[in-house]
Amino acid sequence: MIIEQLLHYQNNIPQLDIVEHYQQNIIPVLNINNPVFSLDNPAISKQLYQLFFEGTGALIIRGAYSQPQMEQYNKWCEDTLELVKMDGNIRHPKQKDKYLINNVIDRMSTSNPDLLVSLLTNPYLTYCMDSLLGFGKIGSCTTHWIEPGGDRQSSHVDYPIHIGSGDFWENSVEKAQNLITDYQLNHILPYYSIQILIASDKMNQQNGSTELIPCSHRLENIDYKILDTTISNSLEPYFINVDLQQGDFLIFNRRLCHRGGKNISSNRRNSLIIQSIWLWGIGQEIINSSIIIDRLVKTSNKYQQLADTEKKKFQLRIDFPYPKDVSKST
Ligand SMILES: O=C(O)CCC(=O)C(=O)O
Repeated sequence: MIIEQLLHYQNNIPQLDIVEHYQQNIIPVLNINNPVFSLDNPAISKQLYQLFFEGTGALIIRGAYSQPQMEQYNKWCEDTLELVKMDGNIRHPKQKDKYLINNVIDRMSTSNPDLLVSLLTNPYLTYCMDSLLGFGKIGSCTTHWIEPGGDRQSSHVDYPIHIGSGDFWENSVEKAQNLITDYQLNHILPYYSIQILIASDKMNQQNGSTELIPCSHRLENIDYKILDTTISNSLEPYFINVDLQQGDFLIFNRRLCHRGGKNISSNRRNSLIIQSIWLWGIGQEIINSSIIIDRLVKTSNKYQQLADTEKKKFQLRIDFPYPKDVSKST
């Protein structure tokens, strides 16, 4: 039944003119050099939304970051990795051959603040985040570096209903069922956050690009079903690898079944993964926004050059308007 439903969705994805082509006939690729993908056209935002939520659950934005930017990021990762290799959380808990550089915003705001500002204010990135979430805040920002020969990760969906990996859930579907209504699970939480993988290295099936099941974010109760071995085995043939050039980014629904791929090449596969959440959501990681902003104000030319409205937006992406401290009377 679940496979029939999946195939029904996969056979009926929206065909829209902002799409340059559909990778493997199903994943929309939007090219920043194609005049139809113009951020000045108000119809684009709606089309992105439709393609993403009512379609495949994943999009590729081709050419959003330049090669020099990606090389600069890779160099930052190489240097930083040497410094943090002894960190307790340097290895991905669910993909042992993957290095994680956690806390990228904090670390990069110290060691290369201009790079941080240019990565996070990329107009294509913020446009997509805001089109899909209303306003996209940053919930986490992490380097994902799969070593040569590294094995794939197990299939999963992401925060906040990451029952198989989040300590809070104690690996218990029952706990989740007691805390979330079916309506929230199927109709609200698919819109809560998105994952964005920036390909700082070109990636494909050879070096372990992201593997995903197009349209799986639309399957009822998939957050729970993915933990059932019979169901996850039946979904296995429907995984496909994305094919990203250096500087592309992939956006996928947090509820899409996916995993980091198997790197059968002799080179690393590096990337930056950003989780973006809507304005009223809680992000996955603590980001000390006032310290970060203070640092950027003092040390980043790029930050200083932003218009005031852009600075405010940047601040809101890492800060929270609520809860307020009402303990002191005025
Ligand atoms: O590295 C990737 O391609 C995906 C990573 C991922 O899904 C995860 O770490 O949860």
